Amino acid sequence: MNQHRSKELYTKASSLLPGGVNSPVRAFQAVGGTPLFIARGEGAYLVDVDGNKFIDYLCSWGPLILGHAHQEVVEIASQVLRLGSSFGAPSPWEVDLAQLIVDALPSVEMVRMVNSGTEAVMSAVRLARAYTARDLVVKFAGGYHGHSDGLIVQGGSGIATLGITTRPGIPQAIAETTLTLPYNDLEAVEQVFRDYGERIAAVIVEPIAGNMGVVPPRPGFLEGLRKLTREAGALLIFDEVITGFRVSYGGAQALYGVLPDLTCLGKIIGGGFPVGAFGGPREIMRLVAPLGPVYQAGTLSGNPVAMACGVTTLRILRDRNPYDRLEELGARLAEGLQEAAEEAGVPVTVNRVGSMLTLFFTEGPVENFDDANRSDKQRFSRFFWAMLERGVYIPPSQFEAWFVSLAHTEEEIDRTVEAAREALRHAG
Ligand code: KE4
Repeated sequence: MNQHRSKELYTKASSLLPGGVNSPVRAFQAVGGTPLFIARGEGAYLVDVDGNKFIDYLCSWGPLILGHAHQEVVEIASQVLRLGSSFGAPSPWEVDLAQLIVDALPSVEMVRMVNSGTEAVMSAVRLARAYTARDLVVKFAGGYHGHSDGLIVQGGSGIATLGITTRPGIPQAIAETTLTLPYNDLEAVEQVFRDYGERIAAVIVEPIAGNMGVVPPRPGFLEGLRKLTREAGALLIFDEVITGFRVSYGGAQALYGVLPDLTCLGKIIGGGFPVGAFGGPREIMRLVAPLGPVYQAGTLSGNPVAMACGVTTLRILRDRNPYDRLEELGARLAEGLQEAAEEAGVPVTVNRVGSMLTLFFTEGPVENFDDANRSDKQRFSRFFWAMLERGVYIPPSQFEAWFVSLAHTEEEIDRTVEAAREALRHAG
């Protein structure tokens, strides 16, 4: 595959940007080689600067559920941009997006827009600590909730991908406020509440883990978290930055019927522009400045372009209800990958919820980060490059989710399965 221009750009980028990238997981460190510099996205496809075209399962790590450069999103972005990109003052679009989110998520009565999932989670944790007057936060190994100080301990996504086990720059005093448990282990949660109950402000969880690869909640896990937090007077925070509007229009909380106290959002709600949000009952959100004393702010929070693209995206999801279609395409892909691996005699586990899935190179089951970490990373790396050579771009990490968009069709899915069949046979 010709990567001449990508290599040129990567050399220059590496002299200007740490690792040549603006977000670590993009650097291909886990799979080796030169990251592709992308020229454009078209529906279900990416085209790199050397003209190579790929079926895209990154979908920008989740936001692009409609596919790249969706006509209605491009149109509204252009239209709104001509009226000004940011005012530093309220504008109608943020009210429209807030209304859509409140209408969609059963647990949210009030929401604050921010500019990233990291900001959303950081703010929600601060709010939970203020509301409960407690300090400790419980998270799960392999869970990734952005890169705020207290939450990158034993994180997933790029932290797991790069095998980072230290926490330089995070003071001990802050690291000690985070307790990390195995995902899907309700007994461990019961124990931590026995040990620290009245000091725990919140439990934060990806209701469907996406950042250790896709790991669904075991039956009863989310319900157990809801019961234990309520009994202990701690808040339950669902980090739905990935799952929000991805697995259903009401997110994982609607899919599983478990309502958290606070919800964090990002990705899809910005239609491909920088965005995050956190929300919950008025009883809690009333503490957020300027209504209350919990300070949180942002120059570009609620900017009209991101809000308008988020509104356009959510209206399409609400009115066209594409989740059966996403389920159908996701199932076709997962089943095809499973069959291809069995034909090649390669042990794999495919975990999927709707249009988010991961192919793990391990026998399985994969129900927590330790299980995921048993995957054969070298085999994954060979598979990644074998798929790229065959025109399929999957996430450059064993610990990430593949995303199917509404721009994908049976043709892309079947071509992907055929590429996997060859890749597993040759690189397996
Ligand atoms: P951002 O700050 O990257 O917008 O969101 C942080 C975040 C919070 N919560 C969850 C569940 C997330 O998945 C993320 C970000 N996801 C990663 C990839 N899985 C973003 C990609 C990257 O870091 O470049």
